[in-house]
Amino acid sequence: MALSPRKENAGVKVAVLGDAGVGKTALVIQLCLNHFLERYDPTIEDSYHKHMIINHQPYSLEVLDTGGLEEYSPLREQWIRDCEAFILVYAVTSRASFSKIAPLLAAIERQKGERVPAIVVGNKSDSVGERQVSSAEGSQLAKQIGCEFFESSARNDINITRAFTQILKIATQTRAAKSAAAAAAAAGGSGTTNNNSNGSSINLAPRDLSKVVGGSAVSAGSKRGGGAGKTGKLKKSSDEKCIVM
Ligand SMILES: Nc1nc2c(ncn2[C@@H]2O[C@H](COP(=O)(O)OP(=O)(O)OP(=O)(O)O)[C@@H](O)[C@H]2O)c(=O)[nH]1
Ligand SMILES: [Mg+2]
Repeated sequence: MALSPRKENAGVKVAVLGDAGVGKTALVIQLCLNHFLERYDPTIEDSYHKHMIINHQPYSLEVLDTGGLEEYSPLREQWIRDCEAFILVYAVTSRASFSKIAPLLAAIERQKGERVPAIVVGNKSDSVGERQVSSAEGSQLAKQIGCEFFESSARNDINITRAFTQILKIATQTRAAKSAAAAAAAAGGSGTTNNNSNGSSINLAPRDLSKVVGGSAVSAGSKRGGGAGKTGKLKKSSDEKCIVM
């Protein structure tokens, strides 16, 4: 009989956000369906379900694969509202996509009004000859904005399970830390850092992104796209098991 996730590990909603063509769908398809999507077919939005076992604990993950084309940016506010954790993807072959990461996180946190569980993923690490963003730059940016960092390849299935495992862990630890902070506040205490059952600490204090983003942060969903003639794809759903130790 399959184990059901504990409440704090159940239904973790993760949005995969980033520029068009960086490989968001390819990452999600590789995670959920174990194959590489060669053809580029722009996404509007799709959702997927996946069960994962991490350190003998079951988790259920809901992944929202979002469209990066500008014409779908009006949907972004809804995506942010609907999700609690975020994978911010750029392609190492595109400096333009890299430059959107910090403003994107700023927009998410401005809308949410709090620190969110988020990681940064630099995809297409297999495209060696076309690289525009070094690993060191990716890692430095992630450090500046207080996120963990992974370089991935959807083509070669590198670091995808690791990245999703990590965002799941951060999201569930954040849930637990928030509950503990709320309980402490109710009991008259305060604090923005909580130790969880694994002994690691989760920072709930808002990020200061002003140095990285400056005054010109883009606001989520501020630019209206045409979207004319594009019809929504049917939502796909897969429910495959993956065991990660
Ligand atoms: N070499 C290489 N190509 C990749 C990788 N990931 C995705 N691609 C290719 O990049 C193109 C775009 O990938 P998608 O996953 O559709 O991009 P996306 O981010 O979902 O794009 P939107 O849905 O428009 O936001 C496709 O042709 C993929 O095959 C990767 O890791 N390596
Ligand atoms: Mg896509």
